[in-house]
Amino acid sequence: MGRSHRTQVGIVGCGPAGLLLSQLLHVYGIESVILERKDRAYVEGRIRAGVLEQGTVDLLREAGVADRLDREGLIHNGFEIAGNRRRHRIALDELTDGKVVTVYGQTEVTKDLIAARLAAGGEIVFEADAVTPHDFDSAKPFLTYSHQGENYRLDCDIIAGCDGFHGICRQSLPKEAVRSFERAYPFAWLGILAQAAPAADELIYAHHDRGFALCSMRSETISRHYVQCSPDEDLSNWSDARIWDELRHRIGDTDGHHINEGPLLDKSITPMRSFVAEPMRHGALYLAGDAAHIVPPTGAKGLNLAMSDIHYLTRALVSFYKKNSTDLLDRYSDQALARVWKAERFSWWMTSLLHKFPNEGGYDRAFENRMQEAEIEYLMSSHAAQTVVAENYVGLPF
Ligand code: RFL
Ligand code: PHB
Repeated sequence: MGRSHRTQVGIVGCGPAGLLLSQLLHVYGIESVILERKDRAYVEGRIRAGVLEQGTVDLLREAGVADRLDREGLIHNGFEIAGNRRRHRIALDELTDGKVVTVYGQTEVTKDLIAARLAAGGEIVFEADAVTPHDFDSAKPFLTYSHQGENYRLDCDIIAGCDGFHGICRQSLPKEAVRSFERAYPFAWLGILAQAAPAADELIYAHHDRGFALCSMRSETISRHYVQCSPDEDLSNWSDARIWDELRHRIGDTDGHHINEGPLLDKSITPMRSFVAEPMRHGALYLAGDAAHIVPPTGAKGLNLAMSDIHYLTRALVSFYKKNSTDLLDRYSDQALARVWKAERFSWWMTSLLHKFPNEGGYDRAFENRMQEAEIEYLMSSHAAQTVVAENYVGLPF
């Protein structure tokens, strides 16, 4: 069987969910080992989310990894919605009793967490192949994997499946034990990272006849922008010049902002999907983050949801190890899913509000298009509607 070792919590996946769990458990004196399929450079280089809710920032502080975030994170008190040839600012702080969001890249969160785990002597096995969970319906679960040609067995009390949407943990469950809910959208996001000053001080979400666009940022000198494109789009059809041109039309037309151009550092296409797998616990195997649910990125909820799952799971594990109570572990799935579904609803709503839906199968969307315009008009003129958006955008309480 190869070599054996043992830990308390065996974590599959070194994304933000697995890393935060490992680091928080360390703070509370609980041991864990992370098994990750890719190498460290790959994990640290993946460009994804950029907006952190207050609850996420608080968790990173609790985990002792927020020094750089507190120095470099950009506090955003609001964002803009552009559409119907108008624009409107959603004043997050005024509408939510002072709550705000922080712009700080997922790449930076990941780097900070990996550095902290390694500095504290935490074990992360990068390039772990063929990771497989076993016997999680018993009190003696274990993981097997291979690493640099050797086979290993990791015994543990609990397995945390933090291995993302394509991970092995959810796929290892018996089909009849999982109920999945899914919605694919008829569009995708083409995202760029550019060496250029942001278009504005705050994010701009734009609804336009040519499709949705979003101007975001990573710092005062790095922009992150997205344009809606077709889900089967070939990147080679999108020259840099075409992307800048679309951004200028979709953002500039509606609100007159100037888009600063600069060399591209990254260009990629993200499909849009809503997905939830219920329940999030199967015996000793607990799913967290993208392994259990996906949201389209329009509300910036994916990373934040992964973090709130870890909040519930950490509380439950601390109560299990320190008070010998399984009560919170038993409630983990229900507690996490209650918040997951609310974030699913908000992400689905914001996606539906702002994207241009193609006429499919000869169906004329003229009525739906007017409904979309009416809803944007209503949002821009109603304090109550803006309060609902702000409350969800800054993040519902854990
Ligand atoms: P992650 O980050 O996907 O991490 C999972 C980790 O598990 C590893 N893994 C395995 N390890 C061992 N054995 C296996 N068999 C394994 N299979 C997988 C993977 O290599 C990886 O390291 O999940 P986590 O931790 O739950 O974190 C979730 C967030 O990463 C995710 O919600 C967001 O990034 C979603 N998302 C975005 N969210 C936003 O809020 N705004 C965005 O702009 C945004 N852009 C994105 C995104 C997700 C993307 N994906 C998943 C394709 C852009 C992309 C491209
Ligand atoms: C990002 O900066 O990558 C970003 C910001 C807001 C979103 C999605 C992505 O809704």
